[in-house]
Amino acid sequence: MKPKSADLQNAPNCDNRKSAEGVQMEFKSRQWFGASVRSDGEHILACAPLYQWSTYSYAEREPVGTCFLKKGEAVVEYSPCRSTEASPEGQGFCQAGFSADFLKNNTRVVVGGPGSFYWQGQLISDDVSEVFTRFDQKNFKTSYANTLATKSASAQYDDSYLGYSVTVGDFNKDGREDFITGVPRGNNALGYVNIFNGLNMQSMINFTGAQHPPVEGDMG
Ligand SMILES: [Ca+2]
Repeated sequence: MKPKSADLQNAPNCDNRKSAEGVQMEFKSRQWFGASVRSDGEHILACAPLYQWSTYSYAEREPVGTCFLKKGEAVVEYSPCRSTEASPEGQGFCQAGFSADFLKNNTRVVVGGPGSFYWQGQLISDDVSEVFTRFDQKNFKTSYANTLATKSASAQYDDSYLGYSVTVGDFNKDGREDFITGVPRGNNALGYVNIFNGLNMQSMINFTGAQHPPVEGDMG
């Protein structure tokens, strides 16, 4: 007897969906579903960061990434970078779900998309309850009322890969969990870690590992 298929395979939008005009809108081949997976004990969040969709001009396929959120028998999709901000300049190469986590006290999810804004990268967080209530299989773009997201910065931050890793913790002791993310190609690929305020997604602090001066003989 074959093992029971994972429930996530039965997600209502398992197939590559088409537009109303019959144009294929999403491409799940090589989407890397399961590249990141997290649980808060009640929900499971599992992501496919290389998932691609066709932007509405139908001319481009962009790796926005997508995630699925499961509670009991219910499975809904969470793809916050499938938005109106297509193209590499916006969220077209976001790869949402490259990293992911749950907030422990605030019933939210947070996903990292290291490809947004010419690979500056991005964190996006939404209420778990809204991800369920606003899910609509017919709509590729879903807006949420309580989104927290980092914004694009100046070009010097391109190719930083913010969102490559993410976790949470309350670091200013205001009772709201804050977001900690790795920026491994930031600062000329020395990399650093950034903490964003869970209240408003403003940067609170970033820190980097100390770089010891090269010792004679080390460079050979
Ligand atoms: Ca806090």
